[in-house]
Amino acid sequence: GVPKSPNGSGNTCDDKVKGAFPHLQGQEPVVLKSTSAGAALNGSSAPVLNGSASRTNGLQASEPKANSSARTLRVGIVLSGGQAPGGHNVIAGVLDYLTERHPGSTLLGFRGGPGGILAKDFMEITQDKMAAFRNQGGFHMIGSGRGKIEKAEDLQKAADVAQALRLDGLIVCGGDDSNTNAAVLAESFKSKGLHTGVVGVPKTIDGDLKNAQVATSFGFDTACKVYSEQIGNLMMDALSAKKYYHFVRLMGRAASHITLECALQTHPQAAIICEELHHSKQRLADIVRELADIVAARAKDGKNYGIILLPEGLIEHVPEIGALIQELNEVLADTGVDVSCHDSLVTKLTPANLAVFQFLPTEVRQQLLLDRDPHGNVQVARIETEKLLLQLLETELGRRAKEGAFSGKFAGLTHYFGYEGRCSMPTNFDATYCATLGYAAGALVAEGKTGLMATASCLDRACADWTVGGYPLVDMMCIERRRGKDKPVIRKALVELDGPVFGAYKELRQRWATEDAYRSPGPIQFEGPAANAANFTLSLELCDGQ
Ligand code: FBP
Repeated sequence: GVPKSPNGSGNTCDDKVKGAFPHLQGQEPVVLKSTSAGAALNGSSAPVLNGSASRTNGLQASEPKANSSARTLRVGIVLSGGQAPGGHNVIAGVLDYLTERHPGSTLLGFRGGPGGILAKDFMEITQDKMAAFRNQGGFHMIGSGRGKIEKAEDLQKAADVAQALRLDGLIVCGGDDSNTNAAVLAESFKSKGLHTGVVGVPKTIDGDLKNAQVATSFGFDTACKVYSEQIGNLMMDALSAKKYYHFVRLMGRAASHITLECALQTHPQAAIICEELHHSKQRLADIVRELADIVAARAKDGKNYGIILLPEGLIEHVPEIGALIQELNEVLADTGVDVSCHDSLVTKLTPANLAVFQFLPTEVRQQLLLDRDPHGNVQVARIETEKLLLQLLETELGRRAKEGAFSGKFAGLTHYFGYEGRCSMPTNFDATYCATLGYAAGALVAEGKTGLMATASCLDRACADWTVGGYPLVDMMCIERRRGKDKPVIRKALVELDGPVFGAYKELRQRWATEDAYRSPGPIQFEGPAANAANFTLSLELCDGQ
């Protein structure tokens, strides 16, 4: 029993989603390999896959492998959006599937993201070329990009390229937005009668592309381990020097999965979780007050140092700034507005939002006006919220000092951990997971499937026992407001406040705030017991590997 929808309700697609994807309706999840069923693809004669925990190869085809009469395939692959460790192994997984099951097949890598499809810019990926990139971080073999294929003329161009290259399949490795775009492509190809199937692969360090069928996105494991190592190092420094508070902003966009995982790994004085703020409608002043309380309590114990973690999406979740951003998005979507001219903007904002806008430091104001990314997202990676928070905390502590309520010392330093975690050499988990997802994506294309995301679950077991298959992209969708319009998009998975991961943090955070319970996990291990592919994030472990 594979449930038909991420929440098991069988009905997550509302009418707007259904209306946008008429050709992808009624698709069933696909099981390529399941431990319980020992399944072949929906009972057909599809390949049964065989697990291997090998860092290099991940999942591999079992015997019998292809005979010389196996159909040759032509498959395209594109990496979309931000880098995530393991991307090269997805490509390797697809290539290995084709080599083993459909010898003589061709794998084409589109350069520079979806834009490479439109520009027909590609390279043929051979085993020789692949060898130098297996298990390496980065996306530099073919590059990536944030372009999207959405306008009718671009969809037509993509269809022309797929036809000209005689592609049986196109594999899109991306986050929620890129996989939404994969569904748009799948729908468009099908509506045009093309036989090219489109299959997504869940990629993003942010960890927010997950649901009942997608256990985790690739790259999250590695990025969290890189950041946790660095945070652990800062903790050792803080404990030695005893004179700084370190404010560490972490990548992850609107979701706080990375911050939460790093907090569980390292035990900081505080970790701000956006989803909790959102839920409790905490304002900026409330957050500052709580942090000041922690600093003041520690100062009484002679501890004028500490570590504060905050997610980059914090700025969007503070209610007053969230409301401002929402209005700015609508205003900026109006092409008549000149964003460089503050006066013209000011006349468009409601008085409440204008007051918030004017309260913010100039740099933050400018950062909020930056162009949205092609998917309509605020570029939170470029907004220095850690500096804003530090400034406000300094003011609050200064106020308390004047009133005689704070007599400690306070010196803050800010850090942003983001890009350095996105291209690290993948952990053994990500290396294996990615090779498996690539292999599965290849098998789904070979079976003529479209509009599915390649999945692997039961990840707490040995790789040989993982369940591997494909899940309909449209079943992961909801309607969101983007650039002033309602759009069907893949649902972003946010931290669940009643879930076991946040629960674990909530139980311990008060102790961590006052005590020095620091944990410095050290660097990623590639060999020995700590390198085991099953040694994945606590976020996954607390969910039983899903
Ligand atoms: P994806 O959602 O495409 O995986 O990108 C993730 C991310 O690393 C975010 O955490 C970050 O906010 C953003 O990319 C930064 O984007 P850019 O590389 O365009 O600066």
